[in-house]
Formats: sequence, C-alpha cells, structure tokens
Amino acid sequence: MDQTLAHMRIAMTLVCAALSAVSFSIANAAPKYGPKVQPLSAGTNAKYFRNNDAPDYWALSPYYLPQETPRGCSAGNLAMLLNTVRGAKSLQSDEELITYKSFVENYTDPAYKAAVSGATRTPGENFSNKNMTRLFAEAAKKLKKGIAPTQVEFFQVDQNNVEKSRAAFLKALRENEKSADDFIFFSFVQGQVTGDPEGGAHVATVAAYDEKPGLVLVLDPDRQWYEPYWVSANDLFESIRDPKSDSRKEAGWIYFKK
Ligand SMILES: [Ca+2]
Repeated sequence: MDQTLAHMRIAMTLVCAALSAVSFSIANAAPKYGPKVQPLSAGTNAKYFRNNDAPDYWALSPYYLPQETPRGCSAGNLAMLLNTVRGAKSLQSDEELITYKSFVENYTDPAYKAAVSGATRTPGENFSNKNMTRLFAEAAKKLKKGIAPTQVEFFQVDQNNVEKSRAAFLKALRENEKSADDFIFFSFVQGQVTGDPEGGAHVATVAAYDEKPGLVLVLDPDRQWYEPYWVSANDLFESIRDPKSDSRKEAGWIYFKK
C-alpha cells in the first residue's frame, strides 16, 4: 500500500472507523465479518427475539442511522439514541424526526460540529467518552419537551483492575436488557471485533444482550460497511477497554437512563 495513503487512512481511523476508502486494499480483501462477529442477517441468534422481549432492540432499531461523514460515528449514534429516548408517542404532526444533520446542527456545539465535519484536524476531546456523555445529556434536555435524564454516567475501565471492570460491564449489560428506559453506548476499537485491521476508534450502541451465550448485538453506525452484528460480551469488552478506543485514552462505556 502506498505509504502516504496508508498514513492518511490511519489518521482518519483515529476517531471513526467508517467510510474511509478501502478501494486500494481490494486485492487483499478478506471476509467482511471476521470470526468474532455474526451479522444479524445470518439469523444465527434469531431465537433470542422469539424467546425474549429485547426491549432496547425494538426501541432503537426504528431510528438506526448511518454516520454521514468519516468522523461522524458518534453523531449518527447519538442522533439514533435521541430519537429513541424521545419515542413516538408524544410527537405532533409538525415535528420532524432527528436526522444526522439536524442533530449536529441543533443539539451539539460549534467545536463538535467542526470536528464532525472534518474541519478540525485534531478533534481530540470532542469525541471523547466524557464529552459524549455531556453532549448527550444536554441534547436530551434540548428536546421540545426536554428529558432530564435520571442518570447519564461514564463508567471508566480501571486498567489496574480489568476483571472488576469486566464484571461491572457484564452486570450493566444484564440490567440494561430489562427495559427500554436505559441504554448503553460506547467507544471501541472496531477492527478488534470485525477483524478489519483498518477499523479504528469508533462509537456504537448495545441493541441487545443474550446472557446465556454471552452475546451482544451491536448497532454500528458504520452502515456503509456493516449491518448490526453479534459479538461476545468478552470480545466487545476487550475492544472497549483498549485505551486506543478513546481520544483521551479513558476507555469505558456510557449509561443513559431516562
Ligand atoms: Ca435498556
């Protein structure tokens, strides 16, 4: 691979895995889904939806949006979540659904807007877990009828006690699966689960957790390249806890409760 192109690609994937060109790697193309993930369409875990309510999946999937810029994974993900927490029941006929564009324009701030568009060469803090936590809490309050979240919390992985953090993540997945009043989203190193060596730091949301086989359904906003996929909770945790998943090297997940 041309080194200049390679370096450009690496720079782009520092904040979002998606949308960067792969045309120059077609000669070495590998299966889109590596051994750690199963795409939803494969139906390998379809029985979960027959035997369980999967409340988060049904609440999120109607609003599942793609990122529209290479650095827009968090915006696509947060726009989906914002539509979800607002729901459909209170909407009036003159109210639009929140789109990627309207989320960035109306629910964020100038620094984030510039970072998402690519105008900021070093977006850094804008895409950190801590900033996403703040952004999403403030965006929920900006909704027409405003949602004051009961809890919006960033859970940072303790790199000195990874097993304690792993147990906390698994417990959070279990609790989160009980209702659509709460959601978990996170930064992770996408390539560690999909198998794409060029998949860098990225943002996605937990759509479902099948505790028995230990599988998490991930809604990945990188829809140019991926559909939702199942991945083991442990593999997902490993990709989340990698310090490279966060621009401040503060790895972890975000919990939102209405
Ligand atoms: Ca939930």
